[in-house]
Amino acid sequence: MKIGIVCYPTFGGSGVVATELGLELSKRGHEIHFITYKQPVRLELLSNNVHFHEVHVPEYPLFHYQPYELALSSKLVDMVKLHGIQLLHVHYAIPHAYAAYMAQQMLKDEGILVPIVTTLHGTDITLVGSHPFYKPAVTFSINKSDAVTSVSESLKYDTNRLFNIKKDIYVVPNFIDLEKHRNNFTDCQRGMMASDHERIVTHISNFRKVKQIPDVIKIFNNIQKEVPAKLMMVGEGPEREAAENLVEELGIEDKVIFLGNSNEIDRILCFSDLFLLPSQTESFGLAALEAMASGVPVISTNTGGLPEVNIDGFSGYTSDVSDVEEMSANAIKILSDLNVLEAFKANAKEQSNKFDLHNIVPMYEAIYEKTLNKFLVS
Ligand code: GMT
Repeated sequence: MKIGIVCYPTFGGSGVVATELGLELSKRGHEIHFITYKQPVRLELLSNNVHFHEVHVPEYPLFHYQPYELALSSKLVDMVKLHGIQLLHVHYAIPHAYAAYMAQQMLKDEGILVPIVTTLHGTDITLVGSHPFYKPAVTFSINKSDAVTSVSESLKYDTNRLFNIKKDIYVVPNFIDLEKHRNNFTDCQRGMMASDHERIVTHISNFRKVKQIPDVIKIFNNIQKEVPAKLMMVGEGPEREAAENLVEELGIEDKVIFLGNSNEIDRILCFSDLFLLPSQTESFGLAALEAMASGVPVISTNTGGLPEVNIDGFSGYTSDVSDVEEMSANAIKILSDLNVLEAFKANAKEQSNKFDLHNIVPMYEAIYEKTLNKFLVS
């Protein structure tokens, strides 16, 4: 099948899922066309089956805001016609589902029929999409998609709660390439980050408010009082500066390393002992799944889709949002006893097996087939 994938090309989870999905689909014989404003960060290899088409938005001084949706929908029309794309899979409702619908209508006018599959990732629903400014357009584009998927049961529930949705939503969980996360390193150079007796605690995110970055620091501060440890802070975002200030205030600068955005997530997870994700909301928590696949237990909140990923008392622990004391106590419980730590590491790996891409990607293929067949006969 020839599939056009629209996504954000950045380090965010939705872009990562879209890219990994496209790459796996290409290995399964599909022809994949990524259509977005920059080459997606995890899209290193282009091949016969993987193409990237950049959306340009020409700067024009008359426009206070440059019209990305317009440029994207025009590009979609051109690429569908040029490459015979049979289906568009858009990740993140805003503005991708909206732009895809416009492209679909333009193509229909020329007698070309292309169905749209929209995958909801979380913030497009729970944070941004439900804002009154966007809600009518988001509701419209979800209802006009030919198939809608969400990355967790929790997100499906939230979507139906927040919007007047007239479509069935398929739950297709995020997935992981287990091979990539396992045994890739003979030596991940742990010694460069911490000494042998120290535990390594890691947090990876885009450092937005929703990630509760101060809680990460406070939990780590409690941990290091009981267990010798280092904290790896991976990512960039608006909360980074405040985080650095808090670290300084607490006097733990020598124990916290800010690594910025990294293309070496696998290596960082390879030397990590514990992953912290105390988010205020999280539709899934792909970063937690990546950690678990590398055998790193997770201390997270129990919000949104997180309990579908991180099983309390097995792959880690889940607590109420902002319950720093409980999250700290659970982290210390795991880190202070080597046998407990090893058991949680093994459990984390076992839990991540449920999200093996070989089980999940066929779910998308089945949705594509069903949508295409239904669309073409209707
Ligand atoms: O978490 C973010 O801020 C990034 C955001 C995104 O759109 O990339 O992540 C969302 O989608 C990911 C992939 O499906 C999920 O794993 C994240 O949980 C979800 N983030 C939130 O719901 C806050």
